[in-house]
Amino acid sequence: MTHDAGELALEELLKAQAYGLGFDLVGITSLGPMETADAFDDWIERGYAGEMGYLPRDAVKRRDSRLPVPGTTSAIVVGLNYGGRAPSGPIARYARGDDYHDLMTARLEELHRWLESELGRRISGKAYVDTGPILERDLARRAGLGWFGKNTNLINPRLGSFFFIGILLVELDLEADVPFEADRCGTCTRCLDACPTNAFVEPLVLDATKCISYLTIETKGAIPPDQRESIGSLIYGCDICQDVCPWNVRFSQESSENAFLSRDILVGDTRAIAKRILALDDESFRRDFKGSPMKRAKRRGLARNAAIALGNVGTVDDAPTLVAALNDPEPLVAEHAAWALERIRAQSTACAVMPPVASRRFESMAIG
Ligand code: B12
Ligand code: SF4
Ligand code: SF4
Repeated sequence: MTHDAGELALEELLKAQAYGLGFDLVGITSLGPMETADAFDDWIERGYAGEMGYLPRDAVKRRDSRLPVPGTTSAIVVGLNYGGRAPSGPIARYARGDDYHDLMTARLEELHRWLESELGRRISGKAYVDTGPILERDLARRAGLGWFGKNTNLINPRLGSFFFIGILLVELDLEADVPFEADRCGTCTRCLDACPTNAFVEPLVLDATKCISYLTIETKGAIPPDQRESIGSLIYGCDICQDVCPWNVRFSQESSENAFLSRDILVGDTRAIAKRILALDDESFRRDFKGSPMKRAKRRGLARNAAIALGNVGTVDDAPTLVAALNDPEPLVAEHAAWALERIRAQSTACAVMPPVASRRFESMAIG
C-alpha cells in the first residue's frame, strides 16, 4: 500500500504502527548536532567512562546524529517499558528476562519495513538499541519522550524511567515532535542521596566507575576491594536511584512483555541466586543464560559478582559454596570467593570451622 495525501499523516500512521508493535512511547525528531555533545565530551575527559573504551572511540559521531548513518535526516524514537512495578532484587529489572536489544531491534526493523511498504519505495535507515554511537537519551528528549532526571535517566511523566530507548534512523523528512523542555525534578534529590556508592558527582553527572551497574556489568577483571562492600546484595546492575524516584513510585507500570519475565535461575533472594550462579559451569551457563542480556558479564564476571554479594550478605551456611568456588577454573572467581570467605569469617562469631581451611587452600593456588 502507498501513502496518499489527505489520509492520516504518515507520522500518525507510523506512531500507530509502533504502538501496535508493542512500544509504549514514540516520538519523532530531526537529526543534527546533539545538544549534550559538550556534556558527553566533558564526561569522557573527566575519566567517568572508565573501561568502556567504545564510548570515547566513537565520540565524534556522537556529536551529530546525522553521522552514524550518512544520508539519514530523521529519527523515530521509541520507549519500551520493562516493568518498574516488579519487586526490586539482586538482579536489575531490565536484565531478568530476554535481551531487549534483540527484541527491540527486530521490532524497529519491522517498523522500517512497514514504512517502506507504506511509501512503496526503499528508505535507507538503521535501527539502534544501545549499540550505536548515539546519545540516545538526548535524542529521546528531543523527540519529546521525557526529561533528564538528576540520576541521568530519561523520565517520562506517564511512565517514569523504567523503559528502554530504541532509535530508527531514516533517510526521510518527517515532521518532528516538540522536544520535552520541562525539568520535573524540581528540588528533589532522592536519587543523589540514595546512591550507595556516591556515584553522582553532581546532578546529571554520573561517575560510572563508581556505579554498581558499571562495576557488575562492565568491569571485566577484579572489582577493586575497596568498592566491593558498597555493592551490598546486588549481583547484576542496580535500580536504586530509580527505585527511590517519586515518578517511578507513582507511575511505573507492570511490563506486558512475556519476554521480560524473570528466568527461573534468577528467582529468589541474593543468597539463593548467588549460590545457583556459583554452581554453574560454562555449559550450564550457556544454557541458562541463552538470549539473556546477562551473558555480557560472561560466567566468570557473574560468578565474581555472586561471590561478592555472598560475602556481603551471606552467612557461615554459605561457606561451602564459596570454598568450592576457591577451585573455580577462573582465578578471578577464586580470588573473589576468598575475599568473600574472609569477610564472612570476619563478621561471624561462629566461624571457627571454616576460615583457616579456606585461606590455606586459596593461598596454595598460584594466582596473583
Ligand atoms: C554507557 C551507558 C551506561 C553506563 C554509564 C551510565 C551513564 N549515566 O552515563 C553504566 C554502565 C553505568 C550504565 C548504567 C545504566 N544504564 Co546505561 N547506558 C549507557 C549507554 C550505552 C551510553 C550512555 C552515555 O552516553 N553516557 C555518557 C553520559 C554523559 O551520558 P548520559 O548519562 O546518558 O547523560 C546524558 C544526560 O544526562 C545529559 N546531561 C549530562 N550532563 C548534563 C548537564 C546538563 C546541564 C544537561 C541539561 C544535560 C546533561 O546529556 C548526557 C548525554 O546525552 C546508553 C545507550 C546510549 N547509546 O545512549 C545506555 C542507557 C543510558 N542505559 C540505560 C539503562 C537502562 C541503564 C541502567 C538503568 C541499567 C541498570 N539497571 O543497571 C543503569 C542506570 C544508571 C544511571 N543512573 O544512569 C538506558 C536508559 C533508559 C532511560 N530511560 O534513560 C540506555 C539509554 C540504554 C537503552 N537503549 O535503553 N549505562
Ligand atoms: S545505578 Fe545504583 S550505583 Fe549507579 S548511580 Fe544509580 S544508585 Fe548509584
Ligand atoms: S529522584 Fe528526584 S531528583 Fe532524582 S530523578 Fe527522580 S525526581 Fe529527579
